[in-house]
Amino acid sequence: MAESPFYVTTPIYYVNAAPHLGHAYTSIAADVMARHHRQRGDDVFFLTGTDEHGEPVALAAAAEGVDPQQLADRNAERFRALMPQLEASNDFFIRTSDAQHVAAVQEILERVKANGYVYEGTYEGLYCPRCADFKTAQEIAEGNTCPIHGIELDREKEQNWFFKLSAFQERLEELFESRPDFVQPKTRYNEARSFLEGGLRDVSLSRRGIDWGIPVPWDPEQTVYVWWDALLNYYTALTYAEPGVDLVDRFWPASYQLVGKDILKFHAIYWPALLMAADLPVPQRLFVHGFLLMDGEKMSKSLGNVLDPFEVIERYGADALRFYLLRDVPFGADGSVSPAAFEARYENELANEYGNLAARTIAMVHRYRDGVVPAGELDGEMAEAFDGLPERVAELIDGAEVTQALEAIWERVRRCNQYVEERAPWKLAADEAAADQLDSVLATLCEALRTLTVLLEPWLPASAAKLLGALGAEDCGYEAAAFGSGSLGAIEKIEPMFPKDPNPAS
Ligand code: ME8
Repeated sequence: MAESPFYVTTPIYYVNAAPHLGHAYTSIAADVMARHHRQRGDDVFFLTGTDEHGEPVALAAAAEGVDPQQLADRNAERFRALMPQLEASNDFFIRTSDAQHVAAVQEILERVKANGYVYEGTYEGLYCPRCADFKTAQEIAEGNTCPIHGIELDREKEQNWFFKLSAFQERLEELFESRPDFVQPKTRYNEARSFLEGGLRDVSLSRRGIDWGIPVPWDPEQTVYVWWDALLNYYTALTYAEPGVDLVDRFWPASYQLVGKDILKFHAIYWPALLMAADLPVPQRLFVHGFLLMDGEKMSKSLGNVLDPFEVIERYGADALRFYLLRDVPFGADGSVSPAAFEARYENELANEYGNLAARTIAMVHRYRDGVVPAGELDGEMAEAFDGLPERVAELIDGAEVTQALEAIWERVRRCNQYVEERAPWKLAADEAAADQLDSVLATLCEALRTLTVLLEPWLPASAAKLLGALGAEDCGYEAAAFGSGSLGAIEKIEPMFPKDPNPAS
């Protein structure tokens, strides 16, 4: 496959509290896509980071009695540290308090103003300080409350600078019309379209009463409304992620932007409009995923029902968390998470299906063939079962279907275990006349295990590295995922990849 640029982003996370599983979820999904595209030899850039300005952070800092910058520094470090712990392979970590981001935002907004999309006005309406969102009539729950946070909305009246969002009504309609995959999945596309059909109203570009933010360059009494500052990160990061190199031409527009459904409006409507106002191309695709729920409620910092990803990783490792989240909660839908469901997936699938397939295959090669994979003929039925799998996985990932792609691979993991039961190599080993058959079964199993592991690398990077190392098959590129493309020799025994009682002391 020809090398092509692939730029994937996550939302930048608020530093008003520590990271939780919800943040891990989006970051892991983006990482799976980034790793898969690297396997294909694409030129990949994967961005994540923190959103540090505005009311959500200022309020949390005030509640703790600390300076917002102090709170931002402390929590940004926690988000930054989360990434390697998740084995997320982000190429850069942006903080909106970076001086280069601040300067770039000011410059772009000057351009938006010069293009005639900024004017002075008075905002009056209902506002959620936790979302930092000026709510439209459709977005207000009963009793003037926020449908996301359940708190009473503030009635705001403020003189500030406005962005002429309404000027983009037609261009956005055209965008949605001409690019039906601009927002995925379809339900979210329809939601964005119906918001658009409700008619766009102009939105504040700045805030007067909030000091914690980027000063408006032509009116430093005001700060940039945090959403414009935050959205621009996807673009500004490319201007300074690699010192002295401008990555904009190489990577903009972004290939895929992943966000949770809570921030659909900002990404599907505000963001393309702002880019158009600044004469910049809009992203290629936005994928909107659902919420992880605990006890049926959205897990969020403000609701206080948070499961700590650091604890899960410490006990089971990042691969287990990555696997569980993307397997149990179909990417795009809402889904409940629980320790019991996690343990069931870990034990039934990682330990008993994949881990056991690896362990028994390697053990049989040692027991029957002194640890060297025999040059047996690959089984035709299994070759057929694996035929087209890498292409199918690539096609699904091209549509951000990270759960379905994993399912396609997992079906073959199960097929392999079934194959072991059908062929019963232990019986073949007892019959000298069946030596060729045993060679064939062992060679087939090893090749299947190798190709499955190459394909699973984006979800299970640490386990894949370990197993491919033991198989003496370091090539983890996409071409190596073709069944029959490998040639294995001596293989090593390994410790169980997913032990029954991992790190029990913690
Ligand atoms: O909204 N389930 O930041 P944020 C799944 N700074 N994903 C979840 C989740 C859950 N329960 N909770 C959070 C912001 N997420 C802004 C974004 S972008 C320019 C600015 C994930 O810290 C999901 O990706 O509230 C969601 O969109 C994001 O975290 C919100 O993170």
